[in-house]
Amino acid sequence: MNALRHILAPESRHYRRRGYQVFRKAFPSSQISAIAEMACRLVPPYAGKLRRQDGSFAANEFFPGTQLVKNSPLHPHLPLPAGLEPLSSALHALVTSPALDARLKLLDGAEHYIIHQTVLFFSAQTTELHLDSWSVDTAPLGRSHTVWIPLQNLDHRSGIPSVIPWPRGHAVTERELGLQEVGTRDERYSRYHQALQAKLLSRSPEAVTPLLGMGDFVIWSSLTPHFTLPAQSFPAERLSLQVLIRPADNRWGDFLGQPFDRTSVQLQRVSERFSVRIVT
Ligand SMILES: O=C(O)CCC(=O)C(=O)O
Ligand SMILES: [Fe+2]
Repeated sequence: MNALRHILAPESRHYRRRGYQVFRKAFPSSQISAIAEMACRLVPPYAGKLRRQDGSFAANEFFPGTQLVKNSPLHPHLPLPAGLEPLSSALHALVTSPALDARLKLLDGAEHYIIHQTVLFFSAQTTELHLDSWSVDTAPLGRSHTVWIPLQNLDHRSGIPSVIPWPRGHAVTERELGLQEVGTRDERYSRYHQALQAKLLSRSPEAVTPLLGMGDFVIWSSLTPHFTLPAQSFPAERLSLQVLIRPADNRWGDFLGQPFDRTSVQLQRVSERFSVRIVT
């Protein structure tokens, strides 16, 4: 019965058909507000260097004339420098929590999950339409998840992600878009997404924008197209955490590499349900 639970769950059917799911009040809002307070220690006076979303190791960079961090910290759930350990521990606890596990399991029934990447956003993003499959995915494509957790209450003016409902597991290849599989990865990425956007917008799709409070989260699948809506004023504070998670039973890769070598990343098993990718 347990194994079947996810097949029968309405959330699972919705996720398979539409490629996203919103969960309300999944975490105690006191847990989320405590994390938000700790995250604020990362802005001045903290002046140390941290791993950033672009892979560099750098000090905080701010949007001009503000104290809004522009270069989002990467993997803040892994040990951070002295003084910031409470934040990394709290994020680690959140992304490996039974509360998250129970909801993931409802969607796909997997026994074990790998936390592949986290990014801590301080400010509203300006992300164009894209698939997270280009960052990480399973082999075959479409079983990897992006969990997006607001760390403050966000409304329609906050610059929040929006998804285009999409059948989970449905991959549109470069060939189907009439593209050649040549050039650098960056060239292929931008060509692919331009062509995908043109194809999708020609059908006038509906986009779904969940307005989320502390304790809620939205999850979308690796192949679900999404983008960030503009913030009413920019730059703007928008504390949030993005988590890329893949089920351990699947081989893995990304949109172009199918599959990668299973042994090419180091994992640490942290509980029955979760392993985290070790990044050195
Ligand atoms: O935080 C957002 O607005 C979306 C970010 C996103 O989709 C990404 O970084 O892949
Ligand atoms: Fe994304």
